[in-house]
Amino acid sequence: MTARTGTSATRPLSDRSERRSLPVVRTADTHCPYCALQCGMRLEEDEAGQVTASPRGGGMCQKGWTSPELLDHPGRITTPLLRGEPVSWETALDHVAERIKAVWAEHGKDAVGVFGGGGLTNEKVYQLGKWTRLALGSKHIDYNGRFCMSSAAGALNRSFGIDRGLPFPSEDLKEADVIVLVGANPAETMPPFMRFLTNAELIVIDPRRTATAESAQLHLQPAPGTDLALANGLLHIAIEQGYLDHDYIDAHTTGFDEVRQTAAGYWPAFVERITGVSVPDLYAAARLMAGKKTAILTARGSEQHAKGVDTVTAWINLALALGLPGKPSSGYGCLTGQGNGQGGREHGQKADQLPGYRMINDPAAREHVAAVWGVEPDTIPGAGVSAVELLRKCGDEVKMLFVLGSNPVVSAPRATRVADRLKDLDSLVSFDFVMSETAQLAEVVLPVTQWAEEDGTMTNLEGRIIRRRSVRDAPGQARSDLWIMKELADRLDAPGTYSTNPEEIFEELGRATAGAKADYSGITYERLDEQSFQWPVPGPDHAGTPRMFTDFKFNTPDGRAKFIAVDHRHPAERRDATYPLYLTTGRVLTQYQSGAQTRLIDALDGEQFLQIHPDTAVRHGIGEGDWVRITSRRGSYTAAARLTVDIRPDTVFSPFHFPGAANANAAVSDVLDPISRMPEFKVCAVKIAPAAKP
Ligand SMILES: Nc1nc2c(c(=O)[nH]1)N[C@H]1C(S)=C(S)[C@@H](COP(=O)(O)OP(=O)(O)OC[C@H]3O[C@@H](n4cnc5c(=O)[nH]c(N)nc54)[C@H](O)[C@@H]3O)O[C@H]1N2
Ligand SMILES: Nc1nc2c(c(=O)[nH]1)N[C@H]1C(S)=C(S)[C@@H](COP(=O)(O)OP(=O)(O)OC[C@H]3O[C@@H](n4cnc5c(=O)[nH]c(N)nc54)[C@H](O)[C@@H]3O)O[C@H]1N2
Ligand code: SF4
Ligand SMILES: [Mo]
Repeated sequence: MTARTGTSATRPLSDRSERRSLPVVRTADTHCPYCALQCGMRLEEDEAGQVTASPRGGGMCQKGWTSPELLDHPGRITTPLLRGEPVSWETALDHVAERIKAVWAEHGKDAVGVFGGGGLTNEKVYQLGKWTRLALGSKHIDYNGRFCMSSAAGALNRSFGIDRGLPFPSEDLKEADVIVLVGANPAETMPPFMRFLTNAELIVIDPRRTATAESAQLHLQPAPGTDLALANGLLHIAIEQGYLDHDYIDAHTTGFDEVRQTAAGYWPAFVERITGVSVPDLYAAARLMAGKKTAILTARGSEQHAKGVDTVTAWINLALALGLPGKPSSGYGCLTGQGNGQGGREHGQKADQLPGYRMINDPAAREHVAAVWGVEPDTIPGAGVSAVELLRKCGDEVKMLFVLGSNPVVSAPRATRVADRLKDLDSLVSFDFVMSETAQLAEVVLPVTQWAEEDGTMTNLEGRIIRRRSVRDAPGQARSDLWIMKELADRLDAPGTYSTNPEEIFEELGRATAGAKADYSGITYERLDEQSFQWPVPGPDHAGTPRMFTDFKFNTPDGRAKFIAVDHRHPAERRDATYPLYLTTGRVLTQYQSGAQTRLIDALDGEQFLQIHPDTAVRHGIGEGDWVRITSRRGSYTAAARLTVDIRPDTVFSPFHFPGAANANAAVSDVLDPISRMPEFKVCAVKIAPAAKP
């Protein structure tokens, strides 16, 4: 477990702002290092090298305000480590290169794998995909975005032929009449986003009465894993009540007949039985949405399921039946999560994709990208496997793994087994700036720069490409991810070119994505100094694409949006006599993801907890603050009980921000969606019992 190291050198916030009276020597307009909202941020470095952050225009949450604390935190690593010992870059890089060659010689090139992240800049992601395919010659690359929005991506591609999370600027939501938030808790996960939601009537669909649900006109509280039935039930009512937009369906879609037949089976009383949402509430929700400018937004609550793609599809079907996508401030959108969750899925760190969403098995795509890379198409390997499957292969088919921008020892499902797999590797190499739980298992840890020390671009949840700008020099021996890739490529005599200059890489990324779905070819750093752009931006004079589908032309072969009939299925694991409760997991305001970064920041407190209904707690002899052991068929963790009527009695909730004995992912299931390969983070069956305080 990462200790909250060296608090003595961590100044409390008040001290930091006092220090701000020193003259400012450098400033940079950039964006927050954390979530996909990418709040605009001004960084100021003073004479003493102290950096402070303040919002530009919009807002910022506590995580943004405190982000500079990590720059000079004693928990930061600034020296390469070989088996825990500080070594020179020369030694570390030579060692890693020798390891790669040894694994190649014994097991072949696919035995070296790469696990990336959705927080990496576009430039890093692009070069990482190229580096894996050409320098390592391996098909084995995937990333934590599989844990994140891959189910929405799968559904968007199926129905609309293109995957951009939000099809319009967030600002447009101010003009919406009704906003439906399905499994999204932005009041905690993106607080400044709430300002876009205040003009509309809000329907929140969440098994918990969250901070977001507090501000809703209507809160529906379904059992975890039943959103698909709920969406089909709302469609059933919309058909019955005559809420459909038949002209829209006829002119702009295909496949409605089959969807109508499926929806016919979702009687309100039947849907109430599956979801626990009452028939009157179902009618109220359908009535609110009908004939209005309605935007349906999903996030992880509805997506992180073994039927996540079909669930999102059910919501898209409802949006299409009401005639919403393409109309102003209306339609379907997915709230992408990580800082570069959008760009991170576009530029080639997905097992089956090349830059710009080109598919790696498409001969024309391979030819285009190979020409940009200056290689023959057949030197590019084929498709690899998804994140969870890649982790499962570790120690077996995969002998060496590079991890950058993720901490799977905490954040991957069935985390105890993941740690065991990583320990079975011949070599684990971590690029990080803190000793994450994954870095702690690594043979080699390579210290990298943080956001305030580097340039690049990120693509936010609106598909908007924005600039990251550096305000300070890298401390100690820290080097950029790009530099490490290049140094290793040189040592491997790799085909292709690798750059340490983000602008040069972005220019190449533009050429690689030209003509593709996510076309960045019209964007330059120079243009980004003037404004941001939402892709596609196909030419140097193109103004970007703030709104998609405005002419009701979708990216499918026939230009129509596709209805796809989908049916409810139960979660992979159901409650039973032995495991009588559903565990669902997610986030709290003050911690970010695996917590590798935010657990180090004193101002962001937090400890593991279990949200539990008082009736359920009483039945188990558990009181407020008591320690509880939560056990599934896979493993267990402990947490402090928080009793609240805000959660369903059949469901308990924990965040996944905490490692070791408190890691909820020890219990979470790694069953996958068949299309997106997304694990079912949001529902598994558990039992609970009082436990000793650790
Ligand atoms: N503070 C903070 N903010 C973050 C992050 C963070 O770690 N911390 N991470 C960022 C990232 S990468 C992401 S992906 C986003 C995630 O943002 P959100 O999706 O908003 O966050 P979650 O807490 O994962 O899930 C949202 C809600 O889904 C509910 N839920 C659980 N099961 C179900 C279900 O079956 N159906 C429905 N309808 N709801 C369900 C949960 O109760 C929870 O309130 O947040 C981003 N912002
Ligand atoms: N039970 C449960 N588990 C979940 C979820 C859930 O809802 N429930 N949500 C899932 C989701 S949506 C997500 S996105 C994942 C996220 O979980 P992770 O993939 O573990 O993401 P982070 O905790 O952000 O880990 C990022 C790591 O990379 C480092 N890092 C940050 N920036 C850089 C960089 O530029 N370069 C390098 N080399 N390193 C960098 C950080 O210090 C940190 O150690 O968790 C998933 N796990
Ligand atoms: S909402 Fe997201 S981007 Fe904005 S300050 Fe908070 S973590 Fe950073
Ligand atoms: Mo995420």
